[in-house]
Amino acid sequence: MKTATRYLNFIGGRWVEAASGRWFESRNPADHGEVVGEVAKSGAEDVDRAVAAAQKAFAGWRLVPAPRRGEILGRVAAILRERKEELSRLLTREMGKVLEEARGDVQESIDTAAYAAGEGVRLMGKTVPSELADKFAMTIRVPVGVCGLISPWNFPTAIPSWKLFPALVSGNTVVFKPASDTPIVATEMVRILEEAGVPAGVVNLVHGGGGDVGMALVRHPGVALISFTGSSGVGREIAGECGKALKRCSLELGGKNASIVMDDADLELAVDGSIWGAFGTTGQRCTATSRVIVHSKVKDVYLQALVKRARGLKLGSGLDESVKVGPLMNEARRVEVHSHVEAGVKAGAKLLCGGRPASGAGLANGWFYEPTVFDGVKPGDALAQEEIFGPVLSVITVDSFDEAIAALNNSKYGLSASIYTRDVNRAFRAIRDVETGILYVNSSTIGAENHLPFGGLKETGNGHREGGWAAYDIYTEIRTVYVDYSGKLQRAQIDNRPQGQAAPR
Ligand code: UN1
Repeated sequence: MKTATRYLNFIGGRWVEAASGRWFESRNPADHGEVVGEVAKSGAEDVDRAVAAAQKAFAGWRLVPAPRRGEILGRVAAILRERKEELSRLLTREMGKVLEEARGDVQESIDTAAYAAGEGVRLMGKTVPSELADKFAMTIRVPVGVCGLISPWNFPTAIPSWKLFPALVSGNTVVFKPASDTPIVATEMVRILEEAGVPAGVVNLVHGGGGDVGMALVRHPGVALISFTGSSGVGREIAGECGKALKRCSLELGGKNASIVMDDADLELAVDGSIWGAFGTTGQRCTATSRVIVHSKVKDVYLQALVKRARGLKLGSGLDESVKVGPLMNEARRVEVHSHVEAGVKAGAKLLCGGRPASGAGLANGWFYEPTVFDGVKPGDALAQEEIFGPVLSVITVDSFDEAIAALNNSKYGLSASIYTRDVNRAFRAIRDVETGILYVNSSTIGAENHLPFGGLKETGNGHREGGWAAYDIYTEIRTVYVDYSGKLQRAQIDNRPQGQAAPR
């Protein structure tokens, strides 16, 4: 038997095996007989070593001028650009998304690196006037310390880059725990950081499961910040631990995103957007369109076109460029998606297409699932409430704009939303009234650009935003600095106020 390539942890600038000496496999979800590689199965001991290395490196890295740190990220962008095609292919093999989307994933990390490179010469603070004479007031940004970065498998290069690159440019050191479903792409990302010149100990990589490695990182007293993207259930547990330790914590969690299709919508555009939003990445995006809220006047025409398109989507290995829908990530995902579908059927929703694991030529060894559309779903039904993270779209019918907005907001999540309408007044009302962190007008619920803030309301997160300038609020502390050059004691709120008199109006 051919032995699989082995992928190691990266600690203190050295590639090392896990302390346990054990390994786990990463397999191709489109062909689960194919082992993409074996990966160091780590635990709390490896986390301890990685945190110690990151703490040691922090002393030097925080003093490297930010523009110099930015230059390293500039090199990261260049290497990613050079290796885009090869990385995209690896990403498709390890995670399953179709090649075109894998290229988009890698492109998002290139864009994030380029933005980070530029941010090295900004990292702006503010200067404001002091209320006292001969006194200067300003804020500066300082790094937080050792950051524990825990990333999901659905965007194996983009989401790690949203965390790693701003953290590094800001002067933090990191311990990175990628999803155990996509450890090999993550290893390549760290190799690129190493090649670009990130000093030893600044980036550390520890592979393994959430229970063994992730929670050890969350609970580690040497870690100052946790950034996590994943399920709301795990996010809640992490938030609890971080809360107890008063640790900075940024969470990007579930979504149950809806598109509103109004009676004046461009229906062809709406169908395009629904197909892309619901079945792109096999529905495995936090931003996936999981509900469509359609006006009764256009419902029949919209649904007919939608179902026809959904039925015609080609499934298969994402490496085949004619394929539109790849597999689900793993067997457990497929079991879970199917259980949501079965419960929906039982509850009386009308299954229009799909609804079962896909079979057929070339699909037997992958975790494929048929693109699924349900009609007759009510806003409060489980199908309209629970995040499914699979190719399942539920259609809710309404008779008015107000009813549509109420249905959209009837969710514990609030990541992204979209509205199809040609009426500018309705568009602006939606901009005002949706309870989501992201809204698209006349476009799908997916496709956020990296240089704008990304995140959501309610149980989607805890108030932070990744992406663009907003990410830098996660990875820096604000230090407020006063410089008094008067040479005497000046007391704020006291010395500049005439005694016993009201302030001038
Ligand atoms: C995610 O699903 O977790 O907006 C991220 C989008 C992508 C990022 C999705 N740019 O769909």
